[in-house]
Amino acid sequence: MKSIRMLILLGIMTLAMAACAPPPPPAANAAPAAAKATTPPQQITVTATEMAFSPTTLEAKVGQPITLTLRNNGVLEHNWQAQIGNDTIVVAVQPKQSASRTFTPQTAGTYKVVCTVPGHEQAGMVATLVVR
Ligand SMILES: [Cu+2]
Repeated sequence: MKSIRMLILLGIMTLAMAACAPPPPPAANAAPAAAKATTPPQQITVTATEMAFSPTTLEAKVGQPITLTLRNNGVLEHNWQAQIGNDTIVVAVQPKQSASRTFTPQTAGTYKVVCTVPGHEQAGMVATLVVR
């Protein structure tokens, strides 16, 4: 008789402990999706030919990433190079190819863009990048 009373007591204690147990954690997928903190890059396409860039003036914003795609429609190798503060941005492409580079200008200003292949800047491969 004593052991039955003991069992009942144990049962009550187990129930009491279960009642005091902390609630189950919320489902992992219940949290709202975090908003994307980064803005998508601005897409800029520049065409290179002998001996010019098109367009010759590009506009960008401080802190806004840019994906610059250089499409070479010429028959010679070309590149697009800008010095922005301490950063040298270079996109080089072989004839009939395209290449991209993503960068984020950090300093406002008007920057000269050139093709550094010898003779090309002098022949007219110059452009301007305006960062506001
Ligand atoms: Cu060139």
